[in-house]
Amino acid sequence: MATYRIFSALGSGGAPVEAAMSLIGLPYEIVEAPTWKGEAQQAKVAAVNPLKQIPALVTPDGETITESAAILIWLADRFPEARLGPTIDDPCRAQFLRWMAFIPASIYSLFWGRDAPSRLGGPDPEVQARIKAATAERILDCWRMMESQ
Ligand SMILES: N[C@@H](CCC(=O)N[C@@H](CS)C(=O)NCC(=O)O)C(=O)O
Repeated sequence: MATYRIFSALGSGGAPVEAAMSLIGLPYEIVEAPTWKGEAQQAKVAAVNPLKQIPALVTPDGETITESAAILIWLADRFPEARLGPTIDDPCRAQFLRWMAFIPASIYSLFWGRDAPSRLGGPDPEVQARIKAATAERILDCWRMMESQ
């Protein structure tokens, strides 16, 4: 069976992709690329994702899929026998899509600024500390909101 390639890293959003691939039983190799550790790591991913972010999945056909939710939804749909998500006509499908979109849109995206606050706030350490605090609070709010639903 041809092999998938996952651009991922320990402790990253690539973990759920690796988990899903394992649960499905697909063969894959990992390109370890902790992109938040600098340009050398980002360069490993640049060819498959111009945003230089992980996770990215390259299928045996050579197609690249980025965006964690897109990869996970695609895997669930493509391999329904693994029962990783509600199928298209399942009554739970709408809420599945809602929360699969909510996490990357409302929470994961905040880490772009949180991991490197200078991207948003420049070199001032006080501004960076405010960004860290505000994003931490927002992330907590979003998890609480999700839990309340
Ligand atoms: N929208 C993307 C976000 C991916 C993301 O933020 N990945 C982090 C690693 S956990 C990353 O590569 N950060 C490096 C950077 O933003 O420079 C997704 O949902 O997959």
